[in-house]
Amino acid sequence: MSETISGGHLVAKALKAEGVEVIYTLCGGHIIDIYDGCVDEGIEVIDVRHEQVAAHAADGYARITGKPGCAVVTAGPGTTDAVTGVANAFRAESPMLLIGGQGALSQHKMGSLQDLPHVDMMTPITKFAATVPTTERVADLVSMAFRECYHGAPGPSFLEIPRDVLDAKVPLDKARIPANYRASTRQAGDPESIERLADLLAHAEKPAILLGSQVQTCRATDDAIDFVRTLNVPAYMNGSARGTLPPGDPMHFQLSRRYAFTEADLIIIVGTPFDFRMGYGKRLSPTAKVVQIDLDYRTVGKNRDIDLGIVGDPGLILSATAQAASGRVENGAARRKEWIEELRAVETQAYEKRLPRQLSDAQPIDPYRLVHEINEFLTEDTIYIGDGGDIVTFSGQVVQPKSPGHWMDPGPLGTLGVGMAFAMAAKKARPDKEVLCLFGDGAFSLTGWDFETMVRFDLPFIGVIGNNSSMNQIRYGQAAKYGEDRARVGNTLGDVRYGEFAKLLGGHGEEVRDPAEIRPALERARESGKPSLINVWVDPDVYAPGTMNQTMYK
Ligand SMILES: Cc1ncc(C[n+]2csc(CCOP(=O)(O)OP(=O)(O)O)c2C)c(N)n1
Ligand SMILES: [Mg+2]
Repeated sequence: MSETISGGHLVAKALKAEGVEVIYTLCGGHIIDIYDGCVDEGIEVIDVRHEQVAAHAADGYARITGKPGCAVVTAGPGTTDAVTGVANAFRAESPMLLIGGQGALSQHKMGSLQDLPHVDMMTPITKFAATVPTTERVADLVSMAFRECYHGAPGPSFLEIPRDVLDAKVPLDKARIPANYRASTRQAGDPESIERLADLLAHAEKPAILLGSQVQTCRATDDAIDFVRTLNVPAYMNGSARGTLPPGDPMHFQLSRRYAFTEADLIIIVGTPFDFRMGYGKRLSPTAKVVQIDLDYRTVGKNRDIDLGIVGDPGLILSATAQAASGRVENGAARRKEWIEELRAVETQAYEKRLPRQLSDAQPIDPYRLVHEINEFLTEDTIYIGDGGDIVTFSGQVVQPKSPGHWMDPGPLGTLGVGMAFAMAAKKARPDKEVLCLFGDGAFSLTGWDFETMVRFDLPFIGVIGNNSSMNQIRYGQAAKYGEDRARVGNTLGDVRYGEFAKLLGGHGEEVRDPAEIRPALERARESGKPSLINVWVDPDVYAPGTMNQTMYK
């Protein structure tokens, strides 16, 4: 008799072939055979307390490692719980595979336990969603799903595996287990367009570049640095591209972005869409030439006209452009000294204006002081994660990651609750790194129970809660629209001592009310070697400028 293999073991073999070292999961009878396969293949199983966390962790793992992440959840509520994580990965262009259980095919549409139309639900928020129809095809479909994650801009895939398909055993020689099935999908960009961009740069007096998340996705840091240095182009960074240039670099700019985009004569947007974060492209000088480089053809020219669009890998395109420009007698670089000085002056002025707030001794603590202390505390090896509303808006202005790939935020879905999962994935994938997550108290409470998972798997990190006992970002809008006396509706949280919660679950915890105590508490969290929560009580009655402008809705 020939050797047989079950569907769950085929899943594990396919994950191994893709280089997946860990799955994030919450158990269910529909999926246990996958665990059994993981035991054989040496794939670690990290079991969390909510499926949303499993999916966010798979997203986070993909961002940190550059490999696809994988979450495995049971049928029905297990899969619906994971929807938010998949949706977040979809908007953030993060490659991950969600595998969901499903009732047995033999009970199809009979009302089996936890049966739902998962594929229909997942189709609009994935690049690929399918049912595995037979055991023989399990590994084949897993490889297909991974391949689909990398078409154009990356994104999530979903597979449901019916219980009888997963549990059945088939002859090993009947099952395809792909080993070599993926090619590089990197596109170099149209050479003619690259020449045109080099021309535009040669004639530009005041260029500026925005490096977006795809720069990190494509690991294009070196190409981006080479580009901005060779051509003297001031750089702004957003999303996970923050840190591409370190703070203090002559080409690193942040606070002068609006000024730069109003005054520039050439604006190059790389790997980030004209979405709400960019005012849909409306806030760019109407006379500037606008160039857009993106992995996804659908993003280029969306929401506003452009002068030049280039579809492809940002790293390849930036490096080819730098090369094309350096072959010219005059590439424009030398003429830009004044422009760079002008932006630096704007930058310095904005920084100095805010500095007194960052150093404020006020009690309750000014959120600016908290994010300032965090910024000072970060090392080149600290991965920073932001998960919250107003408090994270403050941090977006002040916190500067010191290295590339050391910034994580949910991305354009704006999902609260990613923090614990991202910390989990980051520490697992990079145990050599320090992980610091700043939470809003509202955001923390969505997925905070997974602090227990951090303790159980010995994943030390520094959790900081900017606690205002409110969903402040929303409260601001209510106060502005309906008046202070009608503002406290649906946004008020209890005064929870999250430091005690951390201790209850076996971690390190502290309460901080005095601004002078922030730094020592951070140090103690670092030294504790445990998952930690520093609960910092911040002033609930001050808001970040971004919240007050309600820029996210404009
Ligand atoms: C999952 C989810 N639910 C609701 C929202 C809407 N929302 C945006 S900011 C915010 C308030 C968050 O409160 P908190 O984390 O305490 O941060 P704060 O604004 O108080 O600093 C809410 C509810 C969201 N973005 N994501
Ligand atoms: Mg809050």
